[in-house]
Amino acid sequence: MKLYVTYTSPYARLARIVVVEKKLEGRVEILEAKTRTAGSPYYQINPSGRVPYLIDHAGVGMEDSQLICAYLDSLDDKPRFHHPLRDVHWDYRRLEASARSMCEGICVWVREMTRPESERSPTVLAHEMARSQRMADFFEARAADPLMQAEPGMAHLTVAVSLDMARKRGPGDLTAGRPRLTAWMRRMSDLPAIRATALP
Ligand SMILES: N[C@@H](CCC(=O)N[C@@H](CS)C(=O)NCC(=O)O)C(=O)O
Repeated sequence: MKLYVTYTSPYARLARIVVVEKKLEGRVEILEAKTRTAGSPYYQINPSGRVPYLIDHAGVGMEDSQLICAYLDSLDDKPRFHHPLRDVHWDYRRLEASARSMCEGICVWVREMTRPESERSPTVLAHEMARSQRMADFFEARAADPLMQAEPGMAHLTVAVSLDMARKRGPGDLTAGRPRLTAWMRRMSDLPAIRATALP
């Protein structure tokens, strides 16, 4: 299989984490895609131009981190990050939706900052900065809950990659001044796959 990524994308990082955690390194070749570049040869592979993108063993391509992570996690029929019970656990699904929402907002902030300064929107930056703070408060309030403390699923991985991206490339360290989230993130950062996929 081939997994197309960029090493800065949090969505691609989720797929890379699942590859490591499920010990699929020998079956999945990771390739760096050239995104956001006119005429990139990658557009011949994935017309949307986004990462992650997986080509499975039968040569069939699929995009979107949620789909790709679920697919990779299911290959051994023992999903770890998509536990079947969690699919019908609304508290868990709500948590995952909020995690993705935080991730999307931080991505918008980062994308805005990669534009030339004259093209950046202060309104968008301020909006996303405020959103990221509200979402960090949301997770600080829940960080000690049994659900957040449970075995990591996609919700937990998404919160972790979002916080890491915010700290390294985004609006700042969202765990600062949030002791429960700080402790939670410290534990998540110990996961070998989180370390193995660290942002450049
Ligand atoms: N919903 C998608 C989002 C993927 C996404 O937006 N990826 C960004 C990188 S973080 C991308 O490929 N951007 C390139 C582009 O927009 O052309 C997922 O979960 O995989």
